[in-house]
Amino acid sequence: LGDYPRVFTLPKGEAALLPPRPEDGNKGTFGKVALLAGSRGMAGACQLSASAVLHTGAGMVRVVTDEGNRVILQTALPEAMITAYEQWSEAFEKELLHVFSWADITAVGPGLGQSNMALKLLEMAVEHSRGPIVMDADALNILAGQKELLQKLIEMQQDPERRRELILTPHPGEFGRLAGKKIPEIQKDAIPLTREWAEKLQAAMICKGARTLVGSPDGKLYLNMTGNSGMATAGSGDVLTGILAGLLAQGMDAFSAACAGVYLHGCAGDGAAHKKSEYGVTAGALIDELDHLMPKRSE
Ligand code: NPW
Ligand code: AMP
Ligand code: MG
Repeated sequence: LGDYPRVFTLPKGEAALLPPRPEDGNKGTFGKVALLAGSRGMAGACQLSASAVLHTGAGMVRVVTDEGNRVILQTALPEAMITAYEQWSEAFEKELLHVFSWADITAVGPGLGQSNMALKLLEMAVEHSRGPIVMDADALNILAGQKELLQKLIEMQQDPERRRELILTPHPGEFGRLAGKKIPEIQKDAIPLTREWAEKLQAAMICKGARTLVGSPDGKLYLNMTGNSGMATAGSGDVLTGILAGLLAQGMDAFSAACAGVYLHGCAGDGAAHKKSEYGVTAGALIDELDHLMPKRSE
């Protein structure tokens, strides 16, 4: 993997690429995120993603999650708003439509599970959410198993009138399910497969791994050099999803947000491994490190 300069505080050049912070901005200016995440027993996934959204600078996050996660999420992250469900109902559908009309961007998938409820949430997000979408984890697993929904998304993205900014974040297991290939094939052909799926879905395609690749719809390819083995830890990808959603909410385009997001995520991992060790990095520590990375106000 080679060595590379470790960055624990963003240099001025990189910091200048972050979304601007207008002095008179309000929480609406910095963007509203709808995060569809966390089935029963996966409270951590939605908490980590939502926390990363806020620590990246977005103004507000509303988590749509299983009722069983309400108390833990509200306790661990009181800044997040919650729309909780037990089962599908007309009243919940109305509430969800309201969430989509409120949010500037939508992220879907971390810890979502693959139940019928999760499928309906993903279908609703594709159909009714406004603005850019990030799809991660179970959103990708559902797409892999629901060929009609995948086809509908491809057709939508191939139509310039209906296309939207989209980021997909598969790890090799999820990419393999989506592409119908085994994990070693994904690893061997990571470059052409990332290009192929970025074009097919007109998406910023993030092929995660020890060295993550990001493909753009028009064939650009970015290889990220930051990060370390400490990031191979539960919830690490859920944090990346939150970072990406936070950057999109502040107005970055999908490919820029994807490249900046994986870079920041890796820098946060390097900072955490520097302070602790590669053994001791946890997903929560990546979020703490984001605070150290982001440019500080000068005195
Ligand atoms: P192997 O066999 O381990 O080597 P899954 P998941 C492979 C949520 N989470 N390079 C891996 O390979 C997530 O958001 C909730 C190569 C295995 O075959 C999801 O919704 C948490 N192979 C859900 O759990 C914290 C790689 O992929 C397969 C690879 C399931 O997500 C944890 C495993 O993938 C978690 O984030 C790589 N770099 N990376 C919480 N606290 O609530 C992965 N693979 O079956 O999709 O399982 O990623 O754990
Ligand atoms: P997930 O499997 O969804 O939790 O995502 C894991 C995250 O950690 C991705 O962003 C990977 O790129 C990153 N990651 C996993 N293993 C390594 C590694 N050995 N070196 C650097 N980054 C890694
Ligand atoms: Mg993941």
